[in-house]
Amino acid sequence: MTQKISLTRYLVEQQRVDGRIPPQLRLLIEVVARACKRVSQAVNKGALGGVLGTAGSENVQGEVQKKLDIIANEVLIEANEWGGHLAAMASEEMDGIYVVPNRYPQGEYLLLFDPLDGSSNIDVNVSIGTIFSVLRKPAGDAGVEEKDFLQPGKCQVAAGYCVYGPQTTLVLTVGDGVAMFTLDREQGSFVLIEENVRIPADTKEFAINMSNMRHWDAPVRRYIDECLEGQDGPRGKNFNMRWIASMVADVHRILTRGGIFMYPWDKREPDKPGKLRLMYEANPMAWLVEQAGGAATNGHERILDIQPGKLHERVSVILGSKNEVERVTAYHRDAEARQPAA
Ligand code: AHM
Ligand code: MG
Repeated sequence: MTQKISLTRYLVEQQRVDGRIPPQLRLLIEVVARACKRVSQAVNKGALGGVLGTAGSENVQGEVQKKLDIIANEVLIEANEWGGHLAAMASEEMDGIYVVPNRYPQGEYLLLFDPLDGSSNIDVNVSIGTIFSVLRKPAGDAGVEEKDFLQPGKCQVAAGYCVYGPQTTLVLTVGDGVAMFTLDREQGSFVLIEENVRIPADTKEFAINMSNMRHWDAPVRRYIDECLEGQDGPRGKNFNMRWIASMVADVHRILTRGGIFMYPWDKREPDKPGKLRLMYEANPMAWLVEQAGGAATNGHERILDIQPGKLHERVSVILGSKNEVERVTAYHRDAEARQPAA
C-alpha cells in the first residue's frame, strides 16, 4: 500500500531538505490549514449550522457581508493570533490591519487572507474558498503598521488557497512548485495528492464573466472575440467557456487542467483598476500560477511586480496558461502602441 503523506509530514520533509520552510513558517501554514478545516466544517453544515445568508453588515469595499464571510474571518484570526508566529494580519473583511494583541508573543510574519472567496456562491451550494498570502515583516521596526504589508507579490514567502467543493483541497506554494492536499475527513488531516503541479502552456478554455463584455477594453474584447470565432477564426480552434464566480474554484480548475482566467478592468467603475484585490486575491493566485509554469499579468505588467499603494488595492487580473496570458498581454501592448501620442 502506498503510504499517505500528510501536510505535516510534507512540511517537515521540506524543512529538512533545504531549510526552505523555517519552523515559524511551518507552524503558520499548519495553523492556516487547521483553520481551513474549521471553515470547511461550517461550509458543510450549511443551513443546518445556521451559516447561510447575509450578516446585515458591509465590508470596507462596500460589499454586503455574508455570515460565512464573518465566521471564516473570525476562525482565521482566532487560530492565528496566539501561536507567536505572526506580527499582524489583514483581511478582505477588515478595514485596517489586525495587530497580534500584546498578551501574545509577536512573530516575524504577516498574514493576509480573503477568508471566504466567491461569497455569492455560499447560499447556492457551489464551490468557495479561502485564499492566503504570507509576507515577512520588514526588519528593523519595533511595531507593525499597514505600510509593512505594502510589499509586491514577489516578496511572498508562502501562498495558497483552500477550495471547499466536493472535496476540500488545500493548494500551497513556498516558492518550490505547487503541492495539493485533500482533506481526509476520517483522519482529520490534509493528505498530499499531487506535487509539482503544472499548467499546460496552451489551452482551449477561458473563464470570464461574459455579461460584462460591453464594458471591457478593446484588447480583452479582441481576445474573447477571436476565441468565440472558433475554428473558422484567427485562432483556428474551438474554445470552451467556464465561469464559477469563485476565483478559487476557477484557479483550481486551471491548475488542474489549464485555462485562462480574466477579471479585467472595465468601464463600470473606470477609476478602479479592477474588481479583485491585489494583496490577498491576485498576488497569492499569481504566485501559485507562476510556480506551476503559468503566467499572471494585469495586461501591462507582471502582477507579482506591482508595488501596492494600499492594503485593499484592486487590480485587473489575467492569469493561467502561459501562451494565452502572453497573447492577451501582447494585445494590450498593441493597443497602447496604436494610441496617438499625447
Ligand atoms: P468576493 O471575494 O467578495 O467573493 O469577490 C471575489 C469574487 C471572485 O472569487 C470571482 O472571480 C468574482 O468575485 C466573481 O465576480 P462576478 O460576480 O462579478 O462574476
Ligand atoms: Mg474574494
